Amino acid sequence: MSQETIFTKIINREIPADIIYEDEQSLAFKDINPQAPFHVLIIPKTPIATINDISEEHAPLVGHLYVVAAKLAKQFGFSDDGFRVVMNCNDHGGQTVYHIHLHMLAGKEMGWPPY
Ligand code: IU
Repeated sequence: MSQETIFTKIINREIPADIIYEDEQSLAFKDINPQAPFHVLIIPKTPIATINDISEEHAPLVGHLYVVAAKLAKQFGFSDDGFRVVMNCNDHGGQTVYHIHLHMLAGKEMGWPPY
């Protein structure tokens, strides 16, 4: 089964997105339906469908997504106030795009629990 989703098209610049960060392994762009003043998706360039598909070999890549979150927090001034990162998995997690992505939400105080 092809793992190509709309996010692969964003990586390949086949459809537009507001890309705010890119390196060899990852890309970050603004969510089209923001749930916070700052809401970006941090994605690996290698498509992995869900958290269930992550294996040990992916550990550095998945860890890298958090390194990018820390960099963006510093760059945009959210490190001290704080922010939230979340990755949804399958239906009960609320996943709609099957290419793993770290949601980074910032710019307001978040509620808990998240439902
Ligand atoms: P989810 O965790 O799989 O539900 O998150 C998918 C997110 O991708 C969701 O917040 C959408 O608003 C967002 N998104 C996007 O930013 N650009 C797109 O072209 C599509 C979805 I499709």
